[in-house]
Amino acid sequence: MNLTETILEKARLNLAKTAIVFEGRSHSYGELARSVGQHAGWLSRLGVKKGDRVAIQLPKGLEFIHLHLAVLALGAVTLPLNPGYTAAETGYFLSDSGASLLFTDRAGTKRGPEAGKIPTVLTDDPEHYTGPLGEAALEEPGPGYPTRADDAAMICYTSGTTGQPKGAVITHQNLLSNTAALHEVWHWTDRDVLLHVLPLFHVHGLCVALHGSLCKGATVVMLEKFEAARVWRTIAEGTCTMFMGVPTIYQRLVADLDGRRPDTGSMRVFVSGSAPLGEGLFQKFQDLTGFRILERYGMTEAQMIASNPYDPDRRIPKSVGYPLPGVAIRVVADSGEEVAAGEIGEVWVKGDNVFQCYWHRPAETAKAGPWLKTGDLGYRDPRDGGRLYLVGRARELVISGGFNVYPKEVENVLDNHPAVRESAVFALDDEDLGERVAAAVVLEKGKGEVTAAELVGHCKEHLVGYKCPKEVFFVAELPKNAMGKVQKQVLKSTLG
Ligand code: MLC
Ligand code: AMP
Repeated sequence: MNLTETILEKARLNLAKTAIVFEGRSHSYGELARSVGQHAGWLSRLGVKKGDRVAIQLPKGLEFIHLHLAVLALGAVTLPLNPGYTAAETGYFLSDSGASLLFTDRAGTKRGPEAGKIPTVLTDDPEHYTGPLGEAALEEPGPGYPTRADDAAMICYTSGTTGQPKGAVITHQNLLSNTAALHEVWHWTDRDVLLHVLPLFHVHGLCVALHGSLCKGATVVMLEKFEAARVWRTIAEGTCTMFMGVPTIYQRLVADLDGRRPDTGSMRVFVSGSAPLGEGLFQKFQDLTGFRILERYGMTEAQMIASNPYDPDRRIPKSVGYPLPGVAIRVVADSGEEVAAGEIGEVWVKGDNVFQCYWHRPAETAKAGPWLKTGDLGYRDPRDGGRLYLVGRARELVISGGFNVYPKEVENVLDNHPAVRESAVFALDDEDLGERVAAAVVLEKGKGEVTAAELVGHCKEHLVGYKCPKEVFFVAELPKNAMGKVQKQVLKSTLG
């Protein structure tokens, strides 16, 4: 089964029903189906066929959604890209994935010539983007429909210890099995109205929130950008039933209330994920709203892995709950053996949710499987049915406001600056972002002066904003152990 086909099936049941309200503009399931069909017909005439990678680097909006679902309808593969990526980042993703077509906008072309190396369509340029208008819709999907469940639907890039992002190939089966599990566990129905404030270029906003809603025939109220006061105002209008955010979003929602109690009369559930939700924040949110946030755990390579139970009394702060239906979890020691119940080890995952491979990287794929090694450290509580708690990460990773930053990628950029001899990038605790990116830098003697602001500016030329250090510390040398490895814990405790 194809994800788009599943959504179109829901659409046919009630064409007049509202699928998406984007910034106040209502879009019915009938309109969604027609637009997706028109876009699919057009893409097909542009030569897109099964297996082709199509990059979508657009602001959040209906255009993104129509293109994405149309790409999937043809059995082609969406490569969702953050519009904030620099030319170098974008160029890497396009060439590594072998994308044959890029959808971006005029603002995107400012990223420079990299993007122009492959055929590019500017969606806000009427000369480029006349395509889908008036186009006959793709024929109704029938038995000859080109996609199988185990065909690739998306390639999502995630970084790694080398600082070289890898494309995780996600299949239709991964997406569909995961949304079905979430529907069951979160009691999601077609009467739900989800308030959507997350970006569409990551698994959280695209697969969990958007696919989750559309595959159920439910409604999405979409804001282009998160803004705390607008969220509370929209919720007070009394139609939304569900909300999804990362902890930074909950932190800002609580701060915005300033002790006030919001009107949440229509709400059913608030879900958090992508980064650890602190117990204090869980408690503050409950005190102000009466809602116990439902925390779940996921990863690009595995979609959603575990969730707290729906029953509010069984939602426990700092726990990510139990494996979703169809997902198996093991907690494993360095030896590769499963640890005893209650002991800490690395979380390994298996199930229909787990991705197919890293795009053209068989060695990395083999290393990651057959159980997916998440790099997250946790334990299962034997007294509570094996409830999962995450306690840290085995790999170096900063999670800043729900976005992952791999220190090596930032260090590579800093080390390229002529005044820098070496650098170490690490996480500092941050009330708003959970963790913020910090850098310790040793300067090259005799290569001139450089300020922290200049180094951050250098990073911004090469990296999207959230990866750039919020703080730069100049140090005489980096603390290293006997093996020459930088001791980032020492940096954190001495500089933080
Ligand atoms: C924005 N900025 C950040 C940042 N977000 N810096 C560090 N960390 C972040 N998370 C910077 C920008 O670069 C910019 O810097 C400045 O802040 C203002 O940008 P903005 O776009 O106005 O930011 P804001 O609206 O404040 O964004 C905050 C946020 C956003 C929390 C709404 O970060 C966000 O949407 N986070 C969600 C991420 C997410 O969806 N993760 C899911 C991954 S999937 P400057 O210097 O240019 O001004 C996954 C799997 C799973 O993890 O389990 O879900
Ligand atoms: P990504 O690779 O961007 O998909 O991010 C996945 C990572 O986010 C996981 O490996 C975890 O480290 C982290 N993560 C996701 N959800 C949670 C959560 N609820 N609590 C703690 N960490 C989380």
